[in-house]
Amino acid sequence: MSVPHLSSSASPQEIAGVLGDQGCVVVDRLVEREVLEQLRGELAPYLEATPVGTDGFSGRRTRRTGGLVARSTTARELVCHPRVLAVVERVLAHTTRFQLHLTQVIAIGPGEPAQPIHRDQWAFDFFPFPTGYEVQCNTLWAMDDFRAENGATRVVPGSHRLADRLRFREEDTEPAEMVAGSVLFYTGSLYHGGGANRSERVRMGLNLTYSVSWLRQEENQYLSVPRETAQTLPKPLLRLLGYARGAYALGYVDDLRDPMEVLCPGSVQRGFGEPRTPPGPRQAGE
Ligand SMILES: O=C(O)CCC(=O)C(=O)O
Ligand SMILES: [Fe+2]
Repeated sequence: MSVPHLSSSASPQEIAGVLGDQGCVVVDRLVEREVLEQLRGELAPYLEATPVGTDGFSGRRTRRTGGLVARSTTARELVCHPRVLAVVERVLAHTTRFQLHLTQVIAIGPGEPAQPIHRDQWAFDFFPFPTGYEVQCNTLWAMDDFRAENGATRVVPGSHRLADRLRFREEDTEPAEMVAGSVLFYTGSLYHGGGANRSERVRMGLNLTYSVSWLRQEENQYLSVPRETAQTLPKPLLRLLGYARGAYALGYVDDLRDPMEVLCPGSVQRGFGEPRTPPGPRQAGE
């Protein structure tokens, strides 16, 4: 089965619809390729300074550069891309709040073998989430053209409904080929992995992932974004970083204070409430 593609004008409903059906979808040319070039420029010193991975999963010829909210204004814009957030809101509609899970430029170097096929939600200690209960909605923005040859992400469309802990061979997967500026959306339950880079050049992708706010974030945003920087950021972005209560009370500070109030005193009213309406308790026997 091949990887579904939608045009840049696709609505959040359409994108979320295909995601629900296939577990992955590419939206072609969602931003101009210049936006990703700008990102690359802002991050250049960090990209150069990042060491390669130390194990087969992170990739011994792959550099993973994070902390992107602190390091790049373009990354902030992409984290808050309105269409992306509208898709995430639909895919994770069963929770009261979602959050930014990690920000990472993944630069796969020439000669890197294929990454093992996995589900990103295995990061949560392999907890077997029920099929259909998505805990992550992820994006991978192509900073270069993604081709099978240079390590385009390998995906197994429809695999979000399969059993857990399966193994796949390369021939069971499809390359998510796309031009720079396009974005691959995939759920935390989709089997996928970085492709082998058989080209002469590095393949760069920007991984921005979102998770339900009752799970621990993979990238620690409180320490990745220095407090002084955080205090200058817009509130919607801060809430995505985790300066908000998940569900009813998760993450409160001392005397039931909202973390936003601690970061930016005077900005939030006292007391709980305000997140999206939760499913709420039901009467026993209902
Ligand atoms: O870089 C890619 O194409 C995907 C990498 C990936 O899936 C991961 O590191 O979890
Ligand atoms: Fe992954």
